Amino acid sequence: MRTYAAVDLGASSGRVMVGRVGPDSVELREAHRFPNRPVRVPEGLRWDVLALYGGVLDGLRAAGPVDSVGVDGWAVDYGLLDADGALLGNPVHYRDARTEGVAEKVWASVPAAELYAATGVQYAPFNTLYQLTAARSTAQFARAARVLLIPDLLTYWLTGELGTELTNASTTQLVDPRTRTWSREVAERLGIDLGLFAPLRRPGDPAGTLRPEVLAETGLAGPVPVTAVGSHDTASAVAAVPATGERFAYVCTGTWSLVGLELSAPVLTEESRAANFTNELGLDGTVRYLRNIMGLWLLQECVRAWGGPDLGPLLAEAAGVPALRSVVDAGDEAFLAPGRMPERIAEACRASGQPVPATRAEVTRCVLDSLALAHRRAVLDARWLADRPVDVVHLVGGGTRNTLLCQLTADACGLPVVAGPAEAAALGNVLVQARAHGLGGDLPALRRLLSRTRPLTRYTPRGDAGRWREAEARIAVR
Ligand code: ADP
Ligand code: LRH
Repeated sequence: MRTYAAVDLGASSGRVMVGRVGPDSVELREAHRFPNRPVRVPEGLRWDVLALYGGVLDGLRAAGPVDSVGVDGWAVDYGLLDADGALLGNPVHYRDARTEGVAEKVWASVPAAELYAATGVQYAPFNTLYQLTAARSTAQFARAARVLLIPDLLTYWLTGELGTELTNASTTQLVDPRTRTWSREVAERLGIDLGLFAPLRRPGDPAGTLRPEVLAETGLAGPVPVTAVGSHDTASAVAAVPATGERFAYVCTGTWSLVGLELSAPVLTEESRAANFTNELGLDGTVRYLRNIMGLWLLQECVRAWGGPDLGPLLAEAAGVPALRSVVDAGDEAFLAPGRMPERIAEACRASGQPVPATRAEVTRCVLDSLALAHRRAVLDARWLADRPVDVVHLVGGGTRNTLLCQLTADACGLPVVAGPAEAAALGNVLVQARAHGLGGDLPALRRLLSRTRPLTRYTPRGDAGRWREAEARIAVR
């Protein structure tokens, strides 16, 4: 058995997990979890990346001796380094308003259809491409010598080595998913200097060793190798979907719901663009063909607005609220920014002529019904767009702890749901490290290992598919 530390930075919390892996066993424990709170300063919404790095060091100290460390985190965002390698300011949060209207300017140079044909990436206002375009005229950017995506920035601080990990690079909208390398043409036409990015590295590649100062701070004995993993948290989570066959869809449910299929080649059709599916890169030459849905962010923001009540009682009450009274479009960009979430949900219900949820339990039920409905639409759309059969939906991530959401997803999709693991990103991270350090096995074998060793819960659809179709029509006509 070998031991690996997975640093997993989610939008709502960061954690350092310790995985022990053998040919027929996988154990995972949490060494340290720390909040990830965006901070609003006069210039906008920022990540507190120093606090995150502090949490990572605390976590490595708590982890104890490990054979390797891997870092994954959320996509698209980055830090800028100056010519001395120092961080220039706090990384901008993808929910910041600086990219409003930027995509339209980019499309004036490279039309949206051409951009999709070249990169396969969905439209989202926060794609790195649009963020870089928004940043280009700033004084800070003028001093930038390097752009490092968030997990690569943390890896750099841990090791002193620069790199750009491929699965996360694929979310920048600057990578061609067919060649799995930078799309030089897109970058050139938009005046983006790809030289700002460090060389690409792939999951399993060595990414340096912990710096002596990091060893001293964490009490670890060196050398401790750092291994590149699927550094996009969703890539690591999809790698840890415990599927036993090929005909599965996945819902990575956390702050976001990322819903789709694993494919061997991208789908770059006009229908796919219109349906706003993305082709992000996964492990071992795979493509993560998926749609972004607002996810449990909607609930997190309601809970924040209500002063932080416990989730347990709230979800129990929501389970007793009549189903599908009101639904909103959980894919709607209108829910992206923070603030006033219960009011915004109420406004959306009113605008589509549905009853306005009045109590906290009713709002919660509306959010969960709406998420399940969005999961359904994404699974059905993906199945149709990629022309692939689906027999089972795997739910992974923190949302698998929400049994009501799991059951509603099974009901809405009309398919069996297998829920777990909750810490999928950390497990995907650990397994890729384990493989780089001698554990054999292709991706299906790693998945079978998880299906044998992790506790999973099965949900059977309660046959009320007609009600979900009716609810879908309510928001489709809006
Ligand atoms: P991220 O990686 O994006 O930070 P996670 O995968 O950790 O997100 O999932 C966080 C979400 O999981 C929370 O917003 C919450 O809705 C849900 N969750 C976590 N724990 C529980 C629980 N005990 N019961 C129900 N839901 C939970
Ligand atoms: C989930 C995630 C998702 C991205 C979003 C910005 O944490 O990485 O895959 O689209 O954050």
